[in-house]
Amino acid sequence: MALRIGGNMTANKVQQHLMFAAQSVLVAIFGISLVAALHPDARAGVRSALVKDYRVLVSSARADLIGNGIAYTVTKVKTRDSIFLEVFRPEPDGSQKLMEKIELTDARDGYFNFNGRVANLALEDIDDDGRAEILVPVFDRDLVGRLSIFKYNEGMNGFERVVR
Ligand SMILES: [Ca+2]
Repeated sequence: MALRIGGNMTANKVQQHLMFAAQSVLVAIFGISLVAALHPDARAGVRSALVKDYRVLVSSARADLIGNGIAYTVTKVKTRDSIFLEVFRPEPDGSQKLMEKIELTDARDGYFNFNGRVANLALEDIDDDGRAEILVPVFDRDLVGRLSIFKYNEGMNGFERVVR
């Protein structure tokens, strides 16, 4: 056995290493099979968990967006192809009700320098009307940074993009 790979890793050690890796994979597969065997629905669940687009919360902030004294929560969520803004209204029972969901297609998470800090979401009343605007920096598909601004529109009873 003169085969040597890398510094002092002999063929035997490589073999042990591969065996260990293979065992780990088997344990992982066995674990998933076990879950699937225990719960009939789990098999589909495991598969969809692997295939489904991931959702990652990248930022959240609270502010009065409508000028009614209520602090709404805005979250910035990234999926594989898009950025979503979600606006939640606090309910009397303490829960948060989804009011609006805005998709920014073909967008990647971005950040900007706002009031001396790096932020990837900011809620700020930039036109002094007593309602905070939603400032959301993203990168487009060409990796060009863009700042979108959304403002509450009473007529629409929703948020409209005022700057792109
Ligand atoms: Ca405003």
